Amino acid sequence: MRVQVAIVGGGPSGQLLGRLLQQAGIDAVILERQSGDYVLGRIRAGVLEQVCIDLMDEAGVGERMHREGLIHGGFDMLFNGERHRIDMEQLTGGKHVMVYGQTELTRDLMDARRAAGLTTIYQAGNVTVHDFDTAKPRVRYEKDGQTHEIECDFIAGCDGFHGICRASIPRRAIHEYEKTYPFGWLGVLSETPPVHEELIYANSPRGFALCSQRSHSRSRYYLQVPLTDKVEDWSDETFWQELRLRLDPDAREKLVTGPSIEKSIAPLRSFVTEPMHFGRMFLAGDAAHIVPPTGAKGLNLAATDVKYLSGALIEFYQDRSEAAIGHYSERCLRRIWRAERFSWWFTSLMHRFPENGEIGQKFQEAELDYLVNSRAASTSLAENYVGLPL
Ligand code: RFL
Ligand code: PHB
Repeated sequence: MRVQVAIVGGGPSGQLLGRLLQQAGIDAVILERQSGDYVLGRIRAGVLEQVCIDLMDEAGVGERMHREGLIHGGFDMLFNGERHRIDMEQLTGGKHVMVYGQTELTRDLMDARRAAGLTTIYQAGNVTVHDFDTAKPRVRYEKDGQTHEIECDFIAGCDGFHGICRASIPRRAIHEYEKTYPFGWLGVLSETPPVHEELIYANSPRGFALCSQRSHSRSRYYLQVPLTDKVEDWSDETFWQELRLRLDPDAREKLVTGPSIEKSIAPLRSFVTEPMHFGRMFLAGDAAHIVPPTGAKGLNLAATDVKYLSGALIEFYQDRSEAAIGHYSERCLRRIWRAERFSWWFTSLMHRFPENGEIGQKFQEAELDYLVNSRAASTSLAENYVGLPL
């Protein structure tokens, strides 16, 4: 098979890239290690910035998102037993975010791809990338016991943090920056109405908690847990009990509990690869960078990478210009580092770090107090949360 662009990874980055290239008449194939159902079964992001919403519209797949997505103009910060609303709309001159699950966004893109009759190879085994330091890269994969090879002009590494694209770049050619955190997030999805109409980010003496949602009848909650905890350690009942203890009396009373439909633990990490390309292979999304989920930036960053990458590839084919692909990494990284900084800061502010001692705790309390009582500080939080301009 020969295509212009071989996309490794059929998560949101790969699907969105495939769609934007298709619209420009660029021929691309997507290779995904898992089945489509498996990809849709992973419960991840829930909050979209305006850039991501706009990109879905540009891709012509925004219809259901606008119908079902929930616009949020603010969120609550809970500490010291009290809730404080961050009025994003007022603080940023009318900006907001949309609550629409990554699962739904990916489903919309997959449906559009299927309807257009384009190829996605699911359950592609042992994908390997070759010759991407030349003008004729190749990708190999196994399917149904046979090895296949694809010739292409470019490889897009959209295969997430554990993918093979970044791992195939010579070590000397890239630099990786990494910070891990001494806790994870235990997440529960349940078919219950959300405890509050907006999100609640809670810093409690028992650790961080987040009350999020997917719709008016589906809730998503998270708890800070030690990295040593296993999902099996947490029955639904223990989860709800612990969540209650981390909330304020009003939320505790309103909380509606029910059986979990998904429960998982995710470690937290800050990670950036520089540069985000090697020869004719370009990395996008989690393949190139990870943020801790506290600021809800991961999917949004993936969407902006894809916006820049699709634009650069379109310029290459339409104008025969390599200028934009040459600037891809630099262009993305500026935005990425700002989101990395915000996500690290928001994580540090909202979680418990016993290793920072009593003074660390006092610094955190003083910062939270400043944050909700200073318009300048609240504005900074709000403008980062809604997403910095492109
Ligand atoms: P993905 O989603 O990991 O998709 C990569 C795809 O590549 C496939 N793959 C391979 N395919 C072929 N061959 C191989 N060798 C392969 N290796 C891997 C995988 O099967 C997969 O399908 O990366 P992508 O597309 O870059 O998307 C990134 C987002 O998934 C991620 O940034 C967000 O989910 C992060 N995130 C959040 N982001 C937000 O913007 N807002 C949020 O509210 C938000 N909440 C979250 C989050 C991530 C979380 N977890 C689990 C880390 C909440 C959580 C709990
Ligand atoms: C989610 O709903 O999954 C979610 C929302 C906000 C975050 C992180 C995750 O900051």
